[in-house]
Amino acid sequence: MTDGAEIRLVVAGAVMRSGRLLLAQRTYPPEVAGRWELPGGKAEPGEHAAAALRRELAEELGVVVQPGSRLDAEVDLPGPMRLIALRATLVSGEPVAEEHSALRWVDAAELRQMAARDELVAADTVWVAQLCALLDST
Ligand code: 523
Repeated sequence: MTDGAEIRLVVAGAVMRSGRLLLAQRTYPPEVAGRWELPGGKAEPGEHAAAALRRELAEELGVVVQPGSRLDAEVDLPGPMRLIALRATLVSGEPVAEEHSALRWVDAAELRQMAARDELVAADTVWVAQLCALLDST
């Protein structure tokens, strides 16, 4: 039985390199424009999370990534949508902001500071502690 409201999967990528995490600044919708997120987007119906992340980061950043393990938390969003995050490694290309207003690579201290200043997209704050631990251990 189904109530007809399929939950759409949204996959975000925690791309890390040399102790830094890639963040992307959103341009829309107006309520989150200017805030920073783990880049990603909606999976197509039936598309696996890893495939969706590879596709989204190719479209948004012009890079090829190798998706890895899933971060612990997931977030239910209106829609309804379910947001998850996968670690990802850059395989080729250098990220370019095709759909965001800017990109930046942050270390754990900068990530904590951005969270404290409310500069992140709200949902993405669930991963800050785990991401800081991962960044600090690399
Ligand atoms: N989030 C979010 N955090 C996060 C991402 C990638 C997405 O909170 N790191 C939310 C924002 C939207 C929803 O998930 O409410 C869908 O993400 P979006 O708009 O980036 O997905 P796209 O790129 O597939 O969307 P459109 O192509 O614009 O439809």
